Amino acid sequence: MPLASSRYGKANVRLLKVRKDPQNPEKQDVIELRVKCLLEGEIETSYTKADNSVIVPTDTVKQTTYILAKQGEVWPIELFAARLANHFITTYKHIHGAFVDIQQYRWTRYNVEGKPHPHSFVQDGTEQRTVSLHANEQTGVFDLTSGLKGLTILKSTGSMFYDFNVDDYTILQPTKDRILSTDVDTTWTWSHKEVSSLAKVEQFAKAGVFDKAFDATRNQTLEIFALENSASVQATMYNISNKVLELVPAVEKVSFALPNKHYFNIDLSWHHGLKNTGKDAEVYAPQTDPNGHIESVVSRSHSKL
Ligand code: AZA
Repeated sequence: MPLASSRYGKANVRLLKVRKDPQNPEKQDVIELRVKCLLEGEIETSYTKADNSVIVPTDTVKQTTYILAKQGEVWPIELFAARLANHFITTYKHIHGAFVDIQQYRWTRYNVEGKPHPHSFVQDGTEQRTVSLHANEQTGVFDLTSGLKGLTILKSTGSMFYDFNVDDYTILQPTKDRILSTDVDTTWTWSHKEVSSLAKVEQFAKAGVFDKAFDATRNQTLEIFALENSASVQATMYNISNKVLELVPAVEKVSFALPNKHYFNIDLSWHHGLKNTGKDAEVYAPQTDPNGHIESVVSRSHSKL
């Protein structure tokens, strides 16, 4: 039987890099990553003929990840992904594609005695910055998508859901005041015209474009979520996506995948008429499952999902 497709490499390569200020080595930054790097190319015979000569071992992929992290720039992760992918497609004649996915954990410097401490950090929950890059040697194209996930947010008012389709399957009541909560999972894809090679990624990284896009997306998500009286998860995620596209011209499309994490009203009227619904609602029951799940892709070029 023919081998329809093949790709391999190392996943869950974890590393932490410390960056020391040359003037003051006590002043440091840290970056902690989880890297997946998969290779494609003329590797079919390793599957079909047990020919290991074409295999760059997955251990070599891991060691290369550490070596490139030591020898060059890791901030921002878009640049590290591009360096790593570029290494494999340029070092090995028979490797024509590299797929690099990186998750960055959020270590934030904290204040001690009112001042940012030079080398102490707190991990901010489950939030991660992400990048996904495919370097294709044959087409010369870098597909680059950045992202943010695991940012859990909640607003206790300022969210509505009414005027939805109602039929004899509907029990949900309309509301003009509900709790809205989600785990933000968003990605933004860079335009090929703008970011298509290692040199372009280096230029953007130097100019701070990737960091600014991350900050803009995170800030707009938090601000629009807080400030608008949400008509629905759908409408709010669309508004955030449009704002990101407006603020980051080199981004082609913005995707969101958001759970709607329900907090149910609890009717306590059976207990001496205790009021806990409508405007009197104070105690809610968080639901673990099921949850709503809403996705969208907003694109400059009208492409469909
Ligand atoms: N979108 C919402 O914001 N809330 C909902 C939905 C929906 O599609 N369905 N039930 N509740």
